[in-house]
Amino acid sequence: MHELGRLEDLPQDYRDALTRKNLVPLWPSLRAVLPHNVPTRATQAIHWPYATLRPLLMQAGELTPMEKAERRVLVLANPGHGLENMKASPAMYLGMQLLLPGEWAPSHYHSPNAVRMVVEGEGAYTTVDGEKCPMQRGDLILTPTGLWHEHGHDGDQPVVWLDVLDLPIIYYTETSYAVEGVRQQVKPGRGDQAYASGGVVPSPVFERSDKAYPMLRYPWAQAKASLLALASDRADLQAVQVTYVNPETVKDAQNNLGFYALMLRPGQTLRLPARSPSQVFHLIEGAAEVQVVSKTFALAEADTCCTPGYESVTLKNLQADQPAFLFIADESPLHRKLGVYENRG
Ligand code: 1HN
Repeated sequence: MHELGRLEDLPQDYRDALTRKNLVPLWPSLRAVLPHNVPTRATQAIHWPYATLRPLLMQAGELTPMEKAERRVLVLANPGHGLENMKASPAMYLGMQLLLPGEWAPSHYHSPNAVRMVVEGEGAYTTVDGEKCPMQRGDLILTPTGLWHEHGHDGDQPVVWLDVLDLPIIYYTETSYAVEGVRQQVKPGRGDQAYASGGVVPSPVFERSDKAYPMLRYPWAQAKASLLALASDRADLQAVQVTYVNPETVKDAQNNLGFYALMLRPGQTLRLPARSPSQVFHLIEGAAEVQVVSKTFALAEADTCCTPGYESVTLKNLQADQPAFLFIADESPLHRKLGVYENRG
């Protein structure tokens, strides 16, 4: 293999002439954009413990009123990408959002796709496309591209949720924008009732949905019950995991990011294969360890961490007598669309 020529090998007047004409020689940069065998990943494995994040988020509640924030969020930024770029991974943005009793986060829609994983508190709701979706711990609520959404809070304690957006990839493609609106007219429905049970959907003769996003709220109670049923039904199953899907198409619930709930049996250790997408792990219930490359994170409830792609990840339930439940987000749908998805085992 030849050593590639460096920029410094070229005469300065030649380099200046190129620059003046908006031209760049490829060969000094070729290996940087096409490294051998495995991509260069800026994504670092990072752990954001909820115990350290929560007091700072509550402080934001005191320092910054809603009118000055629109969305009161602390972004979980990966230092490998530069904190100011607000990326957990190449395609995933993460934020912890705080809504205090009586507050309202005004209606808007935007081109990035978002989901909310409810972390703490009772009494808040997100109205999506007119449907008032209640927010309870572990619920997943979709606010896909182009759908109006706003958050309100009728309870008496702070409510916190984890926002997961494909903002980095939408911003990168110069397609990121938002439209502001007025309070939505609330329509019947709370985002989850038409698909309250797995395996059956509303009948086509009457009203089979032609909506791109027919289900907006995935209650944790149902996802957890599905995992427990799956675990007891299939003792042979290594990975007790469900995917959040569009119940009409059974395809991924959203366009670019994939969402999953995984149960670790009591004491279980599970090695996830090395696949191309970065991943995010958020612990809903229990205690679990996430090990990737040379890092090991002990996740407590409501902790969040991210891992780079092309690395295997080992999950361990730290309790021998209780299952552990994780919410996982990854970039699989995007990688599949781009044709670069890989599972290296
Ligand atoms: C957004 O619309 C929300 O609606 C939260 O709650 C976080 C981060 C970037 C861009 C839009 C929300 C966001 C966001």
